[in-house]
This record gives sequence, structure tokens and C-alpha cells, in this order.
Amino acid sequence: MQQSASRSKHFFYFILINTFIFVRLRVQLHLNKEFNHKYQTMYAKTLGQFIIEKQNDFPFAKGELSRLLRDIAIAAKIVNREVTKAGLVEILGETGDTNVQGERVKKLDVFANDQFIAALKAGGECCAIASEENEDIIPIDSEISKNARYVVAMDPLDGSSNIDVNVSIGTIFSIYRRVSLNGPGTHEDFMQRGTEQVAAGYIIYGSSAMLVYTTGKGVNGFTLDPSIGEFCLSHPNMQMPKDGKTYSINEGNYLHFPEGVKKYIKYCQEEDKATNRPYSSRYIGSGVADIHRNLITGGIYIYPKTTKSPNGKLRLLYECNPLAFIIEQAGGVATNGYKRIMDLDISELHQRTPLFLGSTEMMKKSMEFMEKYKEAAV
Ligand code: AHM
Ligand code: MG
Repeated sequence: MQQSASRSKHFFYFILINTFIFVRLRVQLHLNKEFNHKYQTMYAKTLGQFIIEKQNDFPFAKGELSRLLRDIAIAAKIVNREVTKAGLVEILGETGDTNVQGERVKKLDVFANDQFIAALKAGGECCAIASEENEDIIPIDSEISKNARYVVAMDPLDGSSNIDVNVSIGTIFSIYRRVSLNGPGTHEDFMQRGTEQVAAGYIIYGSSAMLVYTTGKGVNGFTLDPSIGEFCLSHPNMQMPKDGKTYSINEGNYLHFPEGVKKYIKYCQEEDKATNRPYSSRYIGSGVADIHRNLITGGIYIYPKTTKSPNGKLRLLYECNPLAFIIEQAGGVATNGYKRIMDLDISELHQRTPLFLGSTEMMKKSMEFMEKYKEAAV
């Protein structure tokens, strides 16, 4: 009898100890999971780490493109620093000069232009730069750049009308392999179709700063963590939704739009449950910000030709081609209303083109309208 009581007691303790061990293990496991999650969040992959990792995608890469992207990111951080304190320092307002497009130049435009040029010159991987702010190309003739294989086209500060009013602005860049053989780059190096781009990207200076880029193998987005001063991978493998319900266009120019665009806008505004219409109209007036939003949520951005600007407003080399490359890589479509943007021939540095860019289904519809009312085009 006594023996059986002692056995039950042992059994009871055995169960108790095992239950205790089991609960402890579960708690430890949970804590480990939390720690790992926190650890990964704290030590998110930086742009630099990501670029080096991706270098392996290109078997003969020598790291030049990686270094070029790094140089661009350095300038972006400096520009972002100035953008965030623009209201506090004497950097807002206009310089009094006009740029090559005949538009008044803001101080921050000049600052951003100078920073990107300086970073690209110092990096030694770029042999010429084309910028919205400079009439001619800037050939780089220096000892460290004499073997450089790339040229960079850029809009250093896109959305300049928004600088003074604390609204998102951006930088757009496009990288080509030079066609000239050696020495400083030439005008010809920039006269390549968008399909020849090696890489392209944009930086958005918004509620946080983000760098989004592609090398033709998908699109990745990095958010600047100001506490460590690094762009960290926050949007891996960005995909544009196939359809959307946002259209972005400066409707103030409505009267001057081609008939196809007018009809498409009316289509967007009609009631239709099946297609989720009416769509929402969203227009920031900073192309980078409008296109970034549409890339994430789905939508269409249009800057068409008008009776006043028969070739549209935006520039093919450093605005439309890089944005088209990114949007296509994210699964979207970019055209001039009829033809693919990246297939367009280029003969001038500051050549303009109409731009239609967005989710596949919305693009399909807008192109149908453009085709249908082609004859009536302005
Ligand atoms: P910018 O490079 O001089 O800033 O011009 C380009 C900008 C785009 O970012 C934006 O979508 C468009 O021009 C706005 O133009 P508008 O004010 O005519 O609508
Ligand atoms: Mg611009």
C-alpha cells in the first residue's frame, strides 16, 4: 500500500517536472522567435549589401556599376539632408537664373545638381553626365574616370514647383554603357534607346526618403533609416498591380488634350460597378511621387501632348526612359500613347515626349481610346 503511494508520488513529480521543462522550452522558443524578428528588423539589409549580393547576377561584373549606384546613393543622402532642412536654411526660393528649358531655377535644384555631379566625378565610374539643368553634356576628364564605362543621365530635382511648399520631390537617374571607346564621354553615348539602359532609378524625398532602382532584374525599394544613415531594403521585388483605380493627370490642361485623352478621362469618371469606376484622381505634380504611389497601389500617370506643347513636357532621356524601365520591370506598361517609350529614337539631349505609364489594364484601356480617336488628335 505504502509502496504504491510512493510510486504515485514519483509519477506526480515526474509529470510536474516534465510539464515545467515543456513550458520553459515553449517560452524560450517564443522569445527566440521574437528576438530573431527584432534582430532582422534592426539589421535590415542595406543598399550596399544588397548591391554587392546582386553583383553575382552579372557573371563578368567587376563592381563598377555597384560603385556607381553607391555614388548616386551618397549624393541622394546629402540632397535628402538639405531637403529636410530646406525651410530652415537659405536654400528655398529661386536663384534668378533660368535653366535650359527656360524654366526658373530654384536653389535646391542647383544644389542637387551640384551634389550628383560631384559624387559622380569623385566616384570614377562615370565618364559623362547629362542633366536637366545643363544644356550640354558634362564630359568627365580626370585620371580616375579615364577608364569609366558608364554615362549617367539625370533629373536631379524633379517636381521643382513643389520645393517651396513641403511636398514630395525626387531625383531620376538612368545609366548607359558608353558607346565611345575611351576618354571623356560624348554626346553619342546618350543617344541610345531606353532599351539600352543598364540601370535606372529614382529617389523620392517624401515623408521618408526612398531609393527605388532596377538593373533589369526586377525592382527593389530601399527606405532611408536616418538613425544609421543607410538605405535599407524595405520593398523587395516590387510589383505593380495589374489594375488600379487612380488616374494622375493635370486636368487643368483639359481643353488642350488630344481627343483620346479627353475621352479616357471621361471614362475614368463614369459610374460602373463592374470596373470599380469612377476612379480617383490624384495628382501631386511631382512625377516621381505620383508614379511611386501608382506603382505601389496601381494606377495610371499621363502627361500627354497638348496644343501648347505638341511634344509633351517630360524629357525622354532622364525622365521618361528611366521611369519606363522601372515600371516595365515592375510589370507595368509605358508608352507615348501609341508606342513603347523605351523603343523611341532619341536625337536630342532634352527631347520631350508624351508619357502614359501605369498598370497594364488601365494602360490597355487608355491606348484603346488613343487609337480610336487618333484622327482627332491635336
Ligand atoms: P520638372 O522636372 O521641371 O520638375 O518637371 C517635371 C514635372 C513632373 O515631375 C510633374 O509630373 C510635371 O512636371 C508637372 O507638370 P505640370 O505642373 O505642368 O502639371
Ligand atoms: Mg523633372
